[in-house]
Parts: sequence; C-alpha cells; structure tokens
Amino acid sequence: MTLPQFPEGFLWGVSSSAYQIEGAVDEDGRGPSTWDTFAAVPGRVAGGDTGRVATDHYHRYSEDVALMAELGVGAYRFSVSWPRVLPAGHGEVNRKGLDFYDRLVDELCANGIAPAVTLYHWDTPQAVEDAGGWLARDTAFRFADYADVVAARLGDRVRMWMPLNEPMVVTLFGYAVGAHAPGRELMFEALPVAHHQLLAHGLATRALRANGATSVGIANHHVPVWPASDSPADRGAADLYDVLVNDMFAAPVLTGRYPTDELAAAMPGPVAEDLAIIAEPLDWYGVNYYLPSRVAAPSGRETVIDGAVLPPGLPFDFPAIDGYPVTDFGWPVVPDGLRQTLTMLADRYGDHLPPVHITESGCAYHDEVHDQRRVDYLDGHVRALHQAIADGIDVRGYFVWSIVDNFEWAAGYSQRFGLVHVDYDTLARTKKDSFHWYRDLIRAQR
Ligand code: GBH
Repeated sequence: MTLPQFPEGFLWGVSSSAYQIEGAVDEDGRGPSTWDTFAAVPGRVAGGDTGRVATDHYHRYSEDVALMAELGVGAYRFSVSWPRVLPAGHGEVNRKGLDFYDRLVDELCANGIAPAVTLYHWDTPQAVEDAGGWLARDTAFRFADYADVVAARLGDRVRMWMPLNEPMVVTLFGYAVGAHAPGRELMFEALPVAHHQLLAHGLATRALRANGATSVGIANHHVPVWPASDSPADRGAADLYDVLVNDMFAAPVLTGRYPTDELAAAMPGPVAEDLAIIAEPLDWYGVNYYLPSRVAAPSGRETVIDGAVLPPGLPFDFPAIDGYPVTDFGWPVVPDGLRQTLTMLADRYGDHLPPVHITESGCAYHDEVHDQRRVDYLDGHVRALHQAIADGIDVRGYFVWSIVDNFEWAAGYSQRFGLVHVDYDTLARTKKDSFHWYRDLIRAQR
C-alpha cells in the first residue's frame, strides 16, 4: 500500500522519558526520585522492576542517537530528570547532571535532530515530595526555578519545550488512586495536584520564554470518552470522566478557565490569578493518544486500570471495549480514536487551539524483531492522523512512543513499546520491523 503524504515540513519524531530509559540513578550526583522510592516498595511495580539500570541510556545515548539518525527523524522528545539537575529539588545545581543533557543535545544537533525537551515526566525529586510534592503550592515555584536552570544551559539548542507530560496521569494515578508514584490514594482530595501542576506549567512557560524560548507547548494525555450506553446514568458518568481527564487539563491552559465553577471552587489558592499564568499562550499543543475510554456508572464491581485495582468509591466504571484487536497490554487498537480526539479538541477550543503535535503514539507488543502488529498499529494511526489533517485540523508533527523498549512504570519491563528491542540482560539494541517501516514512511515524504 502507498504511504500517506503529509504536508511539507511535517515533523516526524520519537519520544522517551528519563526515568524510563536512563538508569544510572546513583551516578554523577543524581538525587533520589519518587520513582526510585515507589519502585523499591514490593508489589508496586510488576516483577519488582526498577529504573536502576533501565536501558542504560545514560551511558549508551550515542548509540541511541545513531539509531535515530538512521531512522531519519527530525526531532527527539526526551525528558530532563529534575533530581539529576537539582538533587534536592532546589538550591545546589548538579553540574554533572546538566553536563549529560548538554552532551545529549550536542549529539542530537550534530546529527541534525531537533531536541524537544520535556521538563517533567513524573520523576519528582524525593526531597520535593517530602515537602508536600504536588499537594504543595511551593512546588510550582520550585519547578519554575528548575525550568530556568535548564533553559539557561540548553536553551540555545533546544527547538521545542514542554514543561509537563500528562499532568492528568500524575493526578489520577499518582495521587488519586496510587497506581504510580508517589502512591497516594486521595481520590478527590487529589484535585490540588492538578492545579499546582498547571500553575507550574504556566510559571515554567514564562521562565522558558524569559530565557529566549520561542516554541513552548505541553504534552497532555487525551482520550475520546465513549459512554457505555445512552442511559442518563452512564452518560452522566462519562461526562464527569471527560471533564476530569480531558477538559480539566486542556481548558485552563487554552482558555484560562476551569470547565465548571465547581472545579474552580475546589482548587486551592488564588485561582483566578493563577489561571492568568496557566493560560500563557502556547506555540503548540501536544497530544498523547493511546486508546479510548468506555465509561459507565459505577457497577459495584472492582475497577482495574492498567492492572491496578482502584480504591472503591469511584463515580465511574470502565467496561471493556470489545470488537477491536488488543495490544499485549490489553489496550484496544482504535486508530480512529486519534481522529476523534483531535476533532474533540478542535470543536471544544476552536481558535484557542494552537497547532497540534502528537507527542506520543505507540503500542506494547512482545514481538522481538518481526513486529508486524506494531507496523499495523502505527500505519493505522498515521492514516487516521492524515484524515484529521484532511478534515482541517492543523497538526504539525507526530512522535512515536518509543525509540527503544523501556521501563513501563507500574508494568516494569513486562511491556515493550520500542521501535528498537532491548535485551535486558545484555542491553543490546535490535531494530524491529517497525523501525524500518517508520524509516521508510519518513523517507517517502517529499
Ligand atoms: C504515557 O502514559 C506516558 O507518557 C509514557 O511514559 C508511557 O510509557 C506511555 O504512555 C505508555 O503507557 O485502563 O486500559 O483504559 C499513558 C498513560 C495509558 C494511562 C492508558 C491510562 C489507561 C489504560 N495512560 N491508561 S485502560
């Protein structure tokens, strides 16, 4: 089949994050992070896995950049580890930690690959967590100081910046239900975590711009929400879920408002003043898409997300989505969900929505080299994206999650998202068929 043609200048990339690939957790002065602490607790991460070695990217980054160069990507989205740069979360800067990112950025530039930097992909310095983490307003200001430190060192070479990755997942998984670090089960008491991250995003955006950044966005997780039925109870549950996972993180950033007065009233601090900071206009908006959510009214049964049993009392349930192939993670493969997500954002935010980048898209399959199912997955999603662009949505880039297999959070190394296979005994990298497919897709563009 012919490969789809995208608009001229469309940016093809790959994504990763620090804790998931770097390893070297005790090296060169890195401080402990919430994920070191969380993964050390038996039962929190599948197989007792930790990020101690991960893919050893900290030492093998040149090899990984060479793979990206062979792939032909225009950009690499990676995250800077806050505890590597500021071991105590603030104060003393760890020069050696920053040096690592300096070398990485230079290596990318030497290979013609634009660095796209996430400042926070979930690895909070443990000291910041001990001082209240995202429940504390002060964390937002500490984060802006950290953004300033990184931008001062790397800003001359970084093409795109995004302060945060998926504040929704940190709020819901990290603080509301406890499936991720720091493992809190605060349910609706976790709402301040959303607000403080959004404030951190706004403050960091200003700090980046003060250092000359000209391309700042966010990587938000979005899902099309499918009500399980037309019943008022199911529709009500679906609407609430939609507000909590989609609108609560998009509307403040894009329009300066929380989706409902109730939510605004539930947030801590001078909310109206904060919203003016949170809504600092962005150069682009990043969407991470994996799968839709089917939502029903609570059933009384146990609710499981990504293998984690959720605390009782959630106001919704997630019945299975049948009728689609599933990945080895058990997620349904719904390429049209990507188009639906983009349509939802365009309909909701209209002129407030800047050009979009798909900052993550990918799937977990175990196939070591011949991963035809990943090829089919990516091909389907790229075609759905092509359709969304034909519909009139301004999408400027697509980043595959992920360049190499890596530490998949609570699932440890049991799930593989890479275009490149990693043997966790030898740390050898092997290109999968999907790597060659993606290379050919990029080459086939004008
Ligand atoms: C992203 O999170 C992360 O940014 C990245 O670090 C991670 O490796 C990648 O995705 C792959 O997981 O209960 O079946 O409805 C995405 C996190 C994935 C969380 C889907 C909610 C719901 C699955 N989300 N998940 S299900």
